[in-house]
Amino acid sequence: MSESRVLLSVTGFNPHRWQELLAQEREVVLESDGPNDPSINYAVVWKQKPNVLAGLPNLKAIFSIGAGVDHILADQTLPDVPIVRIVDPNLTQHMVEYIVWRVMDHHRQGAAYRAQQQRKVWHDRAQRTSSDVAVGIMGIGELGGAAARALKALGFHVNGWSRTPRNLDGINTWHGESGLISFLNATDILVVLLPLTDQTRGIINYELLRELRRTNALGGAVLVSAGRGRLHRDADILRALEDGTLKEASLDVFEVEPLPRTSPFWGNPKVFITPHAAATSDPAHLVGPMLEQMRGLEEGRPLRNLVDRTAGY
Ligand code: NDP
Ligand code: OXD
Repeated sequence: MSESRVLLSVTGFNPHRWQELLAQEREVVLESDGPNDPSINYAVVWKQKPNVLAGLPNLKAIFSIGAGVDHILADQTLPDVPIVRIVDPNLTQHMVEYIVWRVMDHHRQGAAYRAQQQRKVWHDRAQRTSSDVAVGIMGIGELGGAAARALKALGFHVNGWSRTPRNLDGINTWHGESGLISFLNATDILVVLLPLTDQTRGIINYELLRELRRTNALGGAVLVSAGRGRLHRDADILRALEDGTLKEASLDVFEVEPLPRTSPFWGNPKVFITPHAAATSDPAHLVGPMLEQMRGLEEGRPLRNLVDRTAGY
């Protein structure tokens, strides 16, 4: 057992399993002995409690229990130590499954068939082909890039948008503000896998959704969103569904989570809801690599999957 201790600070779920697995190699505490506790070398966090990381004199790295790190960077008292985020094949696979599931359901008219079943209607609807449909992915990083490749393999046209230029085989790519409108104008199903940063907050608004292609094989534009809820203006998405700017949406993330019971999204037949569950962080897959990185750092190897604090992700 190493001398150094790991501070595990999470809100919103029971960290028992994370604690149990981390404790195989490290002493784990849920609270430090105070702001100057010298025994804490690492923090493993999801929406850590305010101020818990400030001042810890021997903190070497912060590990995010998530691919996104907005929940960490929101802390105004965050110390200047490296932040490691999750990049993991199991998490990526879950996200790819979610995106393919939702795109295919919209493509194969799942909502219309579910409504027919309710009314016991036997009616086969006109079929379209994936090569007649363009899926545009906002955020073609680890998760978006993998989803893009899976959708391409299914025959869809795939477009991608990123902050910096990206080159993905068989994918049409645009980047930056200057590329956004052309990307949207060429897209029927918009998939959002962006991180939440100062640049992306509120980006999924009515004006943006108006730029999607509506005269298409699907009979309208579709939104699939699994990045972060505060990328959205939820009221704008509802307005777009109401006036036909959007035909349907699959939403995994919302401006306010858990989604309040009073939200009009719940009862909207054009909306498919999942509770921020597109790709859940599984400690059985993720604790091993975290412990390996702690060991590596102590043996002089560089940390991997580091967050660029200036970019915010
Ligand atoms: P990456 O950092 O690998 O990819 C992020 C992508 O977004 C990159 O392509 C990046 O561009 C692009 N991007 C960032 N800022 C901008 C911007 N201002 N304009 C245009 N493009 C931008 O992240 P991951 O793919 O690993 O994760 C993406 C997000 O998915 C996470 O941040 C998290 O919020 C969310 N997530 C949601 C889950 C869920 O269950 N709903 C589960 C896991 C993650 P560039 O390529 O130029 O860097
Ligand atoms: C993540 C998430 O960022 O689960 O990994 O939202």
